[in-house]
Amino acid sequence: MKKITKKTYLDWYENMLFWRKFEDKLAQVYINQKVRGFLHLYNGQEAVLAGALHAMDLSKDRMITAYRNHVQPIGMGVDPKKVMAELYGKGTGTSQGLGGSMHIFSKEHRFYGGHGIVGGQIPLGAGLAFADKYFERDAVTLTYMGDGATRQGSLHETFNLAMLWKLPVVFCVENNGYAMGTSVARTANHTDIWKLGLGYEMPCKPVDAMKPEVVAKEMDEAIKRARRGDGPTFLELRTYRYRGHSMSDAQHYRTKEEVAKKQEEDPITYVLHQIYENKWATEAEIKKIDQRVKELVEECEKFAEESPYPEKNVMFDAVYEQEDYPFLSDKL
Ligand SMILES: Cc1ncc(C[n+]2csc(CCOP(=O)(O)OP(=O)(O)O)c2C)c(N)n1
Ligand SMILES: [Mg+2]
Repeated sequence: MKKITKKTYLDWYENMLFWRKFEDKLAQVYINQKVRGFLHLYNGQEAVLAGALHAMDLSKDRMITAYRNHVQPIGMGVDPKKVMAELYGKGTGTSQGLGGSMHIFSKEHRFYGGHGIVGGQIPLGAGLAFADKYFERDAVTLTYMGDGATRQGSLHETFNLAMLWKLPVVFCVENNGYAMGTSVARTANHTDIWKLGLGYEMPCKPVDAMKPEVVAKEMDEAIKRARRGDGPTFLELRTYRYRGHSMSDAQHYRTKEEVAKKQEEDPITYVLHQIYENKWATEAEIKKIDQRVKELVEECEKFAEESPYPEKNVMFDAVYEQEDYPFLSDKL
């Protein structure tokens, strides 16, 4: 793995802060009805992404996740202006405004969405890994899912075949404690999600995912295992989300005290603390980073605001029609 240095921590601080502020901006513009539909935010889970990106080879590895998917593509190299424009439904967005919040996608950056069906991306992630193995391409696919998604049957079918075929995939559950308003404890007999891997003899373990360096180390081991042909790993990344499930969540299922307690472990504050403890930056230098982040968020908002909506005919370009399809009314 690349060494974790002073620069790594400074980059982590800047990136994680940007992801947080980018999403805070989304929450704000959502309230002003600039962004519509669902909006699921990632606040609190940033160390999962920061650690994973450090361990990945961004020139070839892939990522796929669920609908909490705005900042991962940015981490993979997608222009954040285009991501914000997509959320605004603008023609300059990653999918010309046709995807929206839950469907950010960039094949060019090996980011494969953005999936709204809970657990739907688990077999798709294994499929990407299958293609890489079949075509003898050196790439590893990180397949993310929520704790709720691990209760889907498709996880078991996928785990079975992924182990049988030793696919180059890392299955990562972001255990943020809740599936909408349902806590992990209410969905299974035990709360150790990582143990689901044991039934398939898949290497598996829990990870403290509030610290990016801990995530990076475990992810590195899993990615190396996949790359040398030894098959999948299942990591339970223990994290927390500070905001509700989506913007329309009144959060009656948890107390303010619980959230406040978890905020004491905040990954961005943690990284900043490491920087100050090691005297890697002065307060003035950190202020400069904060200013850069603020300006970039403003730039994204301005770009999305000023971009045009897609042309109407784009809507028809994205529709599939099979000319000899037998069930079309005019063919019956
Ligand atoms: C197959 C399916 N069932 C139900 C839903 C409704 N639903 C949307 S999100 C969600 C909870 C998923 O929670 P989790 O997997 O823990 O992910 P998180 O939101 O915490 O990131 C549910 C039940 C859905 N989208 N798809
Ligand atoms: Mg969850």
